[in-house]
Amino acid sequence: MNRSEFLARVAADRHRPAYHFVPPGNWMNDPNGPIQFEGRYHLFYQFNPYDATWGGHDGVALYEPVGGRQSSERGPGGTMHWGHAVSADLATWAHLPVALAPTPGGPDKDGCFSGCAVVHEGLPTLLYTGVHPEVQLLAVSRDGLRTWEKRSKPILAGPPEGWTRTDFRDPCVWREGETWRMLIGTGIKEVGGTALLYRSADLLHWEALGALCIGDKVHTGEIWECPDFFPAGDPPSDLWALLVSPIPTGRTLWMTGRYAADRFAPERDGTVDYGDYYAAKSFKAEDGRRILWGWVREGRPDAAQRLAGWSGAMSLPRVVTVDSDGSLCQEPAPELHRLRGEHRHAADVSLTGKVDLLEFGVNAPDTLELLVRLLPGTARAVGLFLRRAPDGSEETRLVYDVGARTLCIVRERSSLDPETARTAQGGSLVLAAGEPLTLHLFLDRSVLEVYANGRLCITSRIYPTRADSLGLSFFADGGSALLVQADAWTIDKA
Ligand code: DQQ
Repeated sequence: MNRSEFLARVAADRHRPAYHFVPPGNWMNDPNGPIQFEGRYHLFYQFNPYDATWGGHDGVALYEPVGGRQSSERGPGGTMHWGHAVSADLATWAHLPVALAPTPGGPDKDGCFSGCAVVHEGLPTLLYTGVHPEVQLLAVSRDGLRTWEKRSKPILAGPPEGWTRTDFRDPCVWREGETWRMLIGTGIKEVGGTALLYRSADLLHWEALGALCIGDKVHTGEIWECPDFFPAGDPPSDLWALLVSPIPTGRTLWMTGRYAADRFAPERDGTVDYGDYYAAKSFKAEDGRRILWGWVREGRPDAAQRLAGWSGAMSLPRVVTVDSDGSLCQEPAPELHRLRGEHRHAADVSLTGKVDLLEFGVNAPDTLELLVRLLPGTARAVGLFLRRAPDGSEETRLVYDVGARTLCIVRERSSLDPETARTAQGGSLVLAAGEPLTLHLFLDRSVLEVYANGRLCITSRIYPTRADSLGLSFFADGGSALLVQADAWTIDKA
């Protein structure tokens, strides 16, 4: 199959999201180095241009490095690159050429792993992990983020001597006073995940400052990948937030607490997203907002991903804040409003049993934004049916269980394909007395991204097999609930 036939196949997959960022084809995972530079947003990401799997070489290549692919002692050469895209508005993206590719014989010969972007002395600079072994590398751009010059030698060649793990990756760099600080994700055997802190004046020479904080392997995992650390209050507040993506739990965690004298003391923690979401990475926009991205992994087998010709999507950009009790709050970036098409509205509807609303019933678009406010009333459970077949043989349910105070995406009947993910995904959501359940949903074919009351997120993958699995309705079980308001928008970009 040639490249254009391959791209046509990728575009024809009806599970491929229309407005979530996806790679042009083949594999993507972590967001890397998001940054706003001269007004434009740049998003990099872990990208395998050769195949729709993480380390595969056998697909239709979308990119061939100058001089061809090389082999190394570990196999046929690294597959992890940094893909690159640009946006003027955070809502629509244009693909740019690959930013980083493994250099044969270089310290990133086996892959350019995750990292971050900063601007140092006017120059956009990427800091990332080269493998194997895991070392920290740097590349600068002198032409406005189009091409990147790598420093041939690592800026940090490994963890401290005698360190119990070789995992040492995913630099997170920020400016603190007159110097730079860097965190590297790692772990301490038998103890737990941690992130090592370093200081530098020039991004090239780094002084070790020890562990920022040390987790406990039972609760926060054994190795912390992709640490992300940022101030969560206005200066001079010492309130900071740390996000980590732990092995083996596979779910990004947040911690908020006090950061002083090079140590972080977490006071509260939680889960960034209860769904198929990992490796979250944020940046500070020029207007001061903290914007977060995460990798939305697949819920279908490798063979199906290879057949489709692509794998992985990016969550929507989220505005992150920390509220007065130290909880992480997330809302979809308001820039996404520009994708809104036709609008439907309903208000003050009493719900009992299953109710069709917003003129949708059995035939809703598979790309949709919904904003819903519900008072559970006497109901035991309230929520929505999505992507439902007329005979109910396929359906996804978003359920708020009033007694258990949990919100879940139930996928046991999302697809007639038995190989797709069916586990329910969700978490605890306690509503204050009289507080409505506020659900902000983004349905984008196989991606369902849900924000609840600004404090719980679930992003799940669903793969209905039937072309008529398009039903959308509301429900209240075991009593009656009040739908205070529901607004739906078709998505214009679809
Ligand atoms: N993915 C990257 C690593 C990172 C992991 C490799 C997290 O840098 O630790 O693709 O998904």
